[in-house]
Amino acid sequence: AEKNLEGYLEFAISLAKECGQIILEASKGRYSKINKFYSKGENPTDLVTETDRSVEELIKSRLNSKYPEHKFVGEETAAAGNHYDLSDEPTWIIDPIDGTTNFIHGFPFVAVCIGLTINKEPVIGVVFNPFLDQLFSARKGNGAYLNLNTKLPLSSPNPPVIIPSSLAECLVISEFGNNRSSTTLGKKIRSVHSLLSKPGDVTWGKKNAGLVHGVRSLGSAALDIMQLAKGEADMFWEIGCWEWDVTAALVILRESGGIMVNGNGPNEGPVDILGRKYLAVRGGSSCAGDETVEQSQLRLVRELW
Ligand code: LIP
Repeated sequence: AEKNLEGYLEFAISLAKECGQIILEASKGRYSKINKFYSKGENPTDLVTETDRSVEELIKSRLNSKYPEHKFVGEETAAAGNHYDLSDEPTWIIDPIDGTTNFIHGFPFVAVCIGLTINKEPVIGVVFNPFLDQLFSARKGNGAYLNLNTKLPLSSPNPPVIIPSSLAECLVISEFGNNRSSTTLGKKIRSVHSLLSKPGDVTWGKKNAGLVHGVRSLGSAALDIMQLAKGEADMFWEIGCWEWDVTAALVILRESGGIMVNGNGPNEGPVDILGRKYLAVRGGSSCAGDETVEQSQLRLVRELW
């Protein structure tokens, strides 16, 4: 099985590189047909381009001919109304372009994401940003790497990346997403308001633990999570993105020592990758006191609620 995983990872890496070249090439024709964008259904901010579609088709056909017995879930295929349940079979969960809006505007945080689950567990992850030439990859049990040989998190183990001793010391990443209904957006903005405000200044929300160091958004959930895997941000929280945005990234995050939990309320139970609610904390060495790394991570999760 170990040998199989090695082969899957190798294949996913070469496929991600091939797709990255296509994405980069397509981005040069910014206003040409290949980059024409459409909104999915009625939502004018949920965008797709010809490149999303053609890259997904390419990944799908490559995977089908190499591993005909494996299952496939892709963002654009799912958007076309194909529903599925995650089974125990090896299942490739892919996003041809995570950060489609960035791609359209030339904002260089765009990634092709290729993840594989076996027995419903994410075991292979490749996230490639061709604009910055950053390839993140991991297979379960074997560590996470940037550009194949730099181990993640970047500064570990020497000097160790200390887990912040409180939420107030964290750099948090979150996204506004595509659902702009005032109820959904209002909740997100109130959460961010609460995180950024002095404790006590904001009375809504579950708990105002606020005044974090800052809140950031890159516009690609996968690349947000890669900032945690590198050790350059502390927490990620998004409600509303999808399994193809996070599955590949999750393997890399975990292999870098990070955790991801259910992102909906104080129940830090295991993340449901189809659940669309994701809360992650980066890895590192333990903070002061005798907490383990995991205890420190879960303490930050609880502080957020
Ligand atoms: C997007 C994400 C973005 C998130 C959106 C959307 P797409 O993916 O990665 O961070 O806020 O909800 O899902 O559509 O560019 O693949």
